[in-house]
Amino acid sequence: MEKSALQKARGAYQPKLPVGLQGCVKVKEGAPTQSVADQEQIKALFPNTYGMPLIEFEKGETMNNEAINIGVILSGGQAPGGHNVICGLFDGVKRLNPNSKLYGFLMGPGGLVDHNYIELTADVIDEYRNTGGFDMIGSGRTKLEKEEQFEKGLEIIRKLDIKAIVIIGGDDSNTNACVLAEYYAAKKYGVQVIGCPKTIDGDLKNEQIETSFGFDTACKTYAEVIGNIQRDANSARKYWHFIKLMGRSASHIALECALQVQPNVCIVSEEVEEKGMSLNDIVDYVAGVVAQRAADGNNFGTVLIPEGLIEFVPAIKRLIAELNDLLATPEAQAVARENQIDYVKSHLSAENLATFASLPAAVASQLALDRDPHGNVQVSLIETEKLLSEMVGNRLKAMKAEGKYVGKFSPLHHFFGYEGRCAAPSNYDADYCYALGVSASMLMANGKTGYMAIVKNTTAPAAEWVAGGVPITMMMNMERRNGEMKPVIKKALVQLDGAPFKKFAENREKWARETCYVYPGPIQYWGPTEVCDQTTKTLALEQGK
Ligand code: FBP
Repeated sequence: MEKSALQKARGAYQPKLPVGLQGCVKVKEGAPTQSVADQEQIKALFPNTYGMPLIEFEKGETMNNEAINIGVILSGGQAPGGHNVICGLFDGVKRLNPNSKLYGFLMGPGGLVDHNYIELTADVIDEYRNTGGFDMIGSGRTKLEKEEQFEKGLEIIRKLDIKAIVIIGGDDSNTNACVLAEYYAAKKYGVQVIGCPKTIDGDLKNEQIETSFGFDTACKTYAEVIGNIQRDANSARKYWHFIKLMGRSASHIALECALQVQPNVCIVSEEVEEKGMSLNDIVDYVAGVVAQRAADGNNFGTVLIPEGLIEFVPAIKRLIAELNDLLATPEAQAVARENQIDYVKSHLSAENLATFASLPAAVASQLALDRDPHGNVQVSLIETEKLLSEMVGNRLKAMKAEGKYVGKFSPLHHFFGYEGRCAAPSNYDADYCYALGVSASMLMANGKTGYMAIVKNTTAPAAEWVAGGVPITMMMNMERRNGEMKPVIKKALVQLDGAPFKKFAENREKWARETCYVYPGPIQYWGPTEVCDQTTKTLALEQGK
């Protein structure tokens, strides 16, 4: 593979490790744990993996150094740092015993079921150190949930003499990792399953998981480009930029970018829901900011829009909930795709039908037809930025007719998502991911299953980070999914009483009226630590830094 000079130099970077993961590792176990909610139900569903203690790794004197074969799977959307998790796993198991082997299952969980794999040798691993992307083994969204899949996977696990599988994924994939761990434990197959917290969306976090990997790099990448756009906007002073940002349901990415670049407007979906705002309310707010800036002579600005916004407008949320239940029925699934919209229309309640009919046809069909394998609405495909700017444009026309707006409104549209998911990891993600990989290898060496690898205290210098494991059941609750109550890891949405949102809310009026843009510039790998090793503003604020 041909490499740029930067890639070559970056390949030689040795990620920093917490002291507890350097050399021999000792396991410190905490008290038994409980799930965050619905304890009785989760316990009954996971009798073999419920209640296990939290684990912390400390510097030890000796460690179990038997050779082990392990398998790794990348699941779901790409996130910067995934390759470093695999490099950490590789170095971790080779450190235990050079005869250990690492196998990579290809193109996501489907690789385990279909027996598609490669052995990850030092030559392969060294090509991918500190690189972005998931192309080392590929990723996929096959949902691992059926017993036939687990049994099919077991065949290749036995053939390769694999002792443990690591699933690197988001909340849904880690929920499935726990179901698989429980199944193999119940059957006494002696196969361990460990998860690893990945997703640029930043919604896999809680008291145990400080952040999901990839969030840091993706936000810094988007913030760089938004900063460039803002500088352009402030130079030409003639465009309003409507920028949709990836992040699925949660607005963490939009909020983090707002904290980094100080735009004129950032919509936070969780606030829209909390305040019961309609699409028209959002449009009124944005049009108000445009009009006020125009009155000050500023016919330019930036509006950040989280991609999941539409799901949080209460009327649309109610519609989606009904659609989810409706589309999950065998009867609906038997309907041909070209007849689905008519089927939906003839089965929706009157209130939701009215909402459905009020949406532009393209948006309505996205909500009704296209789901990912986990049943999620594919919000990345809905052009909310265009929908919103069109509505704002119409509102401004009406305001102009009433003499309430004098200005020129020229909107431009952007969607930043795929641009940031495979960026070369920042130092934070490179170090964090490598430590997660080594931590996962130590969980496996210590016979653990049903755990997720974690690393905490990450706003301190890397040597002081604390690595360990959290039982996945500890993060679960029961939620309605596709018409049924299911055990799932609780998704972390933006907390309106949390420090990141509060900081944004305190400043947004000023940012709306004045031009307070910040231009963060590109991620730096070498140079002063305050430039190269800073965390996201979200994490720093959450940790009171
Ligand atoms: P994960 O939840 O699997 O990490 O994926 C995150 C994400 O990038 C979302 O932000 C986005 O909505 C979705 O993936 C897009 O999915 P796809 O890659 O299938 O287009």
